[in-house]
Amino acid sequence: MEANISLTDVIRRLAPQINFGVATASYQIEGSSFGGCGRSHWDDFADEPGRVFEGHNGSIACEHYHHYETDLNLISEAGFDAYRFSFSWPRLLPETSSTLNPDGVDFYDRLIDAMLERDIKPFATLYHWDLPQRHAQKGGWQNRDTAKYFADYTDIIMRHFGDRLVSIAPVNEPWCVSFLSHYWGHHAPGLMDLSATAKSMHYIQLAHGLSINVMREHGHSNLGCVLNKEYFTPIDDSEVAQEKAHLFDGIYNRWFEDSLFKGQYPEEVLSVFGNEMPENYQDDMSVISSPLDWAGVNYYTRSVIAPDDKEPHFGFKCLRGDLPKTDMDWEIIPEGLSFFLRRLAKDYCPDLPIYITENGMANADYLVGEAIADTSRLSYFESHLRAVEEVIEDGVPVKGYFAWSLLDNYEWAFGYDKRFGIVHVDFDTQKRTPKQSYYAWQDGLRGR
Ligand code: IFM
Repeated sequence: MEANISLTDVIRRLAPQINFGVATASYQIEGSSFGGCGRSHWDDFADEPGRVFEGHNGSIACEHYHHYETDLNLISEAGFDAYRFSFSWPRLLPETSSTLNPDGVDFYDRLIDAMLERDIKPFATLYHWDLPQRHAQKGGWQNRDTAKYFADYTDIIMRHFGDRLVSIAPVNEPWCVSFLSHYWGHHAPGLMDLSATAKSMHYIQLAHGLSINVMREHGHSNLGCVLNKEYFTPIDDSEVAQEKAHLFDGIYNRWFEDSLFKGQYPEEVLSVFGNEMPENYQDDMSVISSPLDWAGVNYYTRSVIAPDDKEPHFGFKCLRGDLPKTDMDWEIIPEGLSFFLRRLAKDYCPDLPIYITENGMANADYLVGEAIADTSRLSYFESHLRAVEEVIEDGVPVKGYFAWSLLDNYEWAFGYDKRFGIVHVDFDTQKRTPKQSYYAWQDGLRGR
């Protein structure tokens, strides 16, 4: 199939300078009904009527548990250097926090070894949202103990797999784990509660810091964080709109960078949380800001921020603007990616390598014969890679870029309705069909 020349060109130009990879996550692809995996809070959430598109869940997903070799072959045949995957906590520890599931251990042993055999660097994430049900039932991320259990789980991973992992991040997208799931209620556990939000926003950061310390004790290096960033534009020039956009940035973005790199939370967000913050939270800030080896940015879109008197705590709402949109109704704005890469390098971690740990788009892809012409995705990748190229020229130390995602997969509350893959998945037959974007990557990476 003919690839897109300009995407291929920008990949070729960047390829000698940075690692290229693809990213996925356990619950979204593995199939939680295979191999003795325990239940996570996503299984429960999906069972609640009205939470997830058509009640879809991750029990089968892409059946990656059985098809992982095919999927790794796709990664290696495209010429990617690295694969960002996540461990499933309930697959490894389905029943208790110490009784390992041998089939789970065996699966990740085989998966990692199969990556290494193919010269694919394993970039691991320890938590990409599949919280074991038993922890969710005890308050999940509102409960300080969950952070401690996460540290124990980290220790288990280090013992079994640590020596084969090239790079590790404890948590994927702490904003989604906390605010999106406890204030907006869009993800498990589906709460809309200020107190739960304040607690989860702190404990997920504590979990990160404790996990980093455990990994350091094991002598591991190349440890980082994976933060999702959303660009923000005030709806107009008014002072109140600017102030609300600043507050949005505080909740969505700076809460995480400020705590990881400066050991503090933004004052304007703390003043909304008030007494809802966990008692003596300040005592945890040194653990939370334990030194890192790299910083990861997941970037997709922006919000337009408008003041909203009816919103009881934060007083704003998030709107969409007039830019072209993806199938998620997310505006396409690569300038946002440049903004966050520059800000990280300037204000937070000037000495650290930066990775774009996720970037990509959902598109209503369909097969015509055996082909899928996902031309909008080609342009999306191209425009964002051009932004990366520009910031590198200005000295921002970007060292890697991961496309989200290898496969069409379980897009959380949107179920299987949204397709982010560079490879199409037929969820009835599990047939994989590379899209045009896959072939563009392959062309760009040829000869690596
Ligand atoms: O599918 C998700 C992924 O799990 C986390 N980052 C954003 C992606 C697209 O919504």
